[in-house]
Amino acid sequence: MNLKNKKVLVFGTGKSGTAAARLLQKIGASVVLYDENKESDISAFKDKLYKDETPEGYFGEFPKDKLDRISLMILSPGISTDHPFVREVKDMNIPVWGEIELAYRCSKGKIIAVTGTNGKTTTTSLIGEIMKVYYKDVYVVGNIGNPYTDIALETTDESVTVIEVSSFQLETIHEFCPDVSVILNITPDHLNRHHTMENYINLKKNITINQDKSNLCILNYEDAHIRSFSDGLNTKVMYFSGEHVLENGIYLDGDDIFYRKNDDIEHVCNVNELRILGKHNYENVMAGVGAAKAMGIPMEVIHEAIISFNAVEHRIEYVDTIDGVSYYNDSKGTNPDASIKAVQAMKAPTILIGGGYDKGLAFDEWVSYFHGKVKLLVLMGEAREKIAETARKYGFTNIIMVDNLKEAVRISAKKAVSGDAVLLSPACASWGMFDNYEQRGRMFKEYVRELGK
Ligand code: UMA
Repeated sequence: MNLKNKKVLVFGTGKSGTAAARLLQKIGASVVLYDENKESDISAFKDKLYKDETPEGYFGEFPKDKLDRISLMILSPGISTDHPFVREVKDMNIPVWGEIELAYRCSKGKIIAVTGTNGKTTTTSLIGEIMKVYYKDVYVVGNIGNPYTDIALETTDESVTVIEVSSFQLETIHEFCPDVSVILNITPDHLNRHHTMENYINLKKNITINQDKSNLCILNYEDAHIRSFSDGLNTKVMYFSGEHVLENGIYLDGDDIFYRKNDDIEHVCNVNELRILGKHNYENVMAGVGAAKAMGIPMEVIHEAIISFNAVEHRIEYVDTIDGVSYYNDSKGTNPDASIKAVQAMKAPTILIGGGYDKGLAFDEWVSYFHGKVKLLVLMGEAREKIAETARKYGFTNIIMVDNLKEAVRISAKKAVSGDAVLLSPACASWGMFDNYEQRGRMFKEYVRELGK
């Protein structure tokens, strides 16, 4: 679709919407902005858009009589395709594209797209790091926080774009076709938006919908949902597995990762060489190795890149070792499920700092993972009593209550002996004590650094 001089409605004026509007202006389309937030107004976009001209903008209600001049709508990922206004637009046969589709139509080069319920950001970043060692022109974009539309027009035939794609974004693709797609895992999430697990699984599968045998899809062999649809895909498939030795694909055998193509077996790495911890991260690495091999990168280059890859900030992020005690920031562990992964990843006796805003979740399962790992629990925030009660119910009584994170770090340092780990993985949201989990993680790192002074 040639968009020059066409009126394009951009619904949602967050990060995706403003980046999409900028791209549209650059290619000569006439942008109409719409956001349901009544508090916003067009003057807020003056500096964010490409040209000096102020685009048309509507905030709160969209005047319906303006719809008949619209050729295309670009929908932000946070807005459901079930939204009544979106349905109305579709009923008028106005095409609805996501920001990913728009960017795709304007971009060149190779594309690697990563989706899954968990691990998307880590895997996308890791693949980006491997690509950067080997290729000159690499972009890392998408749900990770940098809209794809921001860089689409800069890409050339030589570019490699690595995109983190969410299920929201996969609702509004049409021709989007990555050269390599990755589906890491599928567990229940966002069901308030997608209604059923079946819809959610089909959306994840959508990442492969335009792929053919010249493309590749990398899949987790151990995920039952993924395995159930993998036979019917139109594209080539490569599996990775944390449980089984595969005849073709990437697998974990003991502490070693291998890449195998029939009788050809290459040693990728020993997991103890990696800076990212936990089996879930080994799966992310295996998926990344698959993508890198598919892009023709030699194993020595892949090895170097994966062993120097550091955890994404706030996800079991290594902070420092002080007096023989290693400190890890897992502030992104905002629910018991996420925190379990961090606890499982710890190899040393661990002092766990937990607690925060009580989201009404049960902590029983979290506590059941303490056995043999957690030696002391340091609790803060609104949820601390509830967590302590749950821990005691299961016989875990080595608990210290504190009033804030600074005190938690100081007490943990005092109680730790050389060889221990101190892990902030609160299993709770940060609200009430911090603005967000990022601030909580940054404060933790600051307090740890103060210990070393
Ligand atoms: N809005 C409406 N009506 C609605 C909903 C929203 O008008 O019914 C307006 C809001 O007033 C606001 C704008 O839409 O002005 C927000 O749009 P958005 O929610 O799509 O947010 P963006 O700022 O464009 O950020 C999006 C992704 N957000 C979501 O998918 C919710 C970001 O992922 C992504 O980083 C960014 O695009 C760049 O690509 C965030 C996210 O939470 C991190 N993703 C989910 C996740 O990871 O679980 C999927």
